[in-house]
Amino acid sequence: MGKYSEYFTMNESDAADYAATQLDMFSEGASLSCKEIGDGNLNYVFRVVDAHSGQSIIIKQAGPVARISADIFVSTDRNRIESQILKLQYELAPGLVPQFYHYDPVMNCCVMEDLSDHVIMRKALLEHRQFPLFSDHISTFMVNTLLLTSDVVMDHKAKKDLVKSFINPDLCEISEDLVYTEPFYDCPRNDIFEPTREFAKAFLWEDEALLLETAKLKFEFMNHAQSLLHGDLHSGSIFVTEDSTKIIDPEFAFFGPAGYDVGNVIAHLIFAYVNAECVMEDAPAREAQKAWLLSSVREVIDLFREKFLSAFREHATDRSAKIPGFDLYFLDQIIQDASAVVGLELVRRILGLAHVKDIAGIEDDMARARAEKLCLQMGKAFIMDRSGMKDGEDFVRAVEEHMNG
Ligand code: SR1
Ligand code: MG
Repeated sequence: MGKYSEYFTMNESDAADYAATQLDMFSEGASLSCKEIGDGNLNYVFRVVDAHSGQSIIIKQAGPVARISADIFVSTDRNRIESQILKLQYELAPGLVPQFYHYDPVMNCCVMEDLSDHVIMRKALLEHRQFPLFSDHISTFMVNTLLLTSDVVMDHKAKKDLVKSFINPDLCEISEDLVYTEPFYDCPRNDIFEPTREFAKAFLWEDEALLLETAKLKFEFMNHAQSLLHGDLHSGSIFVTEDSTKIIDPEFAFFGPAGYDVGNVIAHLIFAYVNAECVMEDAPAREAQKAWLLSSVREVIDLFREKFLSAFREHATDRSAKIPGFDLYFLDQIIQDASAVVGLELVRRILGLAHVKDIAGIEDDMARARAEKLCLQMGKAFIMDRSGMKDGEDFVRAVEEHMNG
């Protein structure tokens, strides 16, 4: 029995040895070193480099316990789901996903392209940088992965088979709890900045109309197997350079409402905007970035709409879906769902267990309290006003109204 015939969580030297002995990727005389570089909430990410050739790879391993909390046990099967969807997304959205090399169902790890020439988008946004091609890239990624995996395009039986293999109960449960449930009551697992607590109570937890909408949205998330989602499409799951965008970390993938991914992308552009609004340093870079972020919010929605309708015309196979008017009906619904998810995400990253650095990293307490209040106010509006949200301008207006108010 070899060392890797039974599952264990690897350390850096195990991962270097794994690369040398289990993968046929490095040459004989390679001199491998390894560093664990994961900064997410769940997994271990090893970067293995050959000092001789400079060649490098990423090995990502799923552990049985979440890194963010020792109380959260998560099935390591998520690594199979991630491997399967990475390969699929690579075909659906070429150039926008890392190259996938290998999946190991025993060690629950997978091997993929090293994107160290890119930077995690959240980090770059917090340096107030801009990425002019981002809206174009991310809208293509979302249209291709969401529309082409829906019943509009796929053979219905093939789609049902795919739904089966992407049943992802543990990771869906995390989202059901952390996004849809816990932020909307005084849940012990929430992590609340004390100056925000009273506002959360009066403004959200005591608003029964809002709570009813969150219940409707939660059951929509659980029961609407519309498209194969990335499932966690925030700015920490996106690598960027000036001219390239690569989407990583799709382990939360399952068949759910397409607006979930669109809403996540928009929410995290808004977190960056609120950060740029509330921190103090480097005013010129912040102002320029704020303008770019708002135009990106507009562009992501408008490009998504435009590309979605054109891909619908080109790829729809279902007879009923081709009935005139259905394309717009279907798209408008997705945009309204996206608006609701913008709102849920803006709330849950403030009150729930998993925060974002854009807001929780604001050092000045008064500035952070202001940022959190803005997110909660916008969050509620994006949920409650979702039926009126249609195009990019509607999303921008919803942000601007709160900034000026
Ligand atoms: C227990 S995992 C917490 C959060 O991190 C992931 O990136 C997801 O967003 C999840 O909700
Ligand atoms: Mg992740």
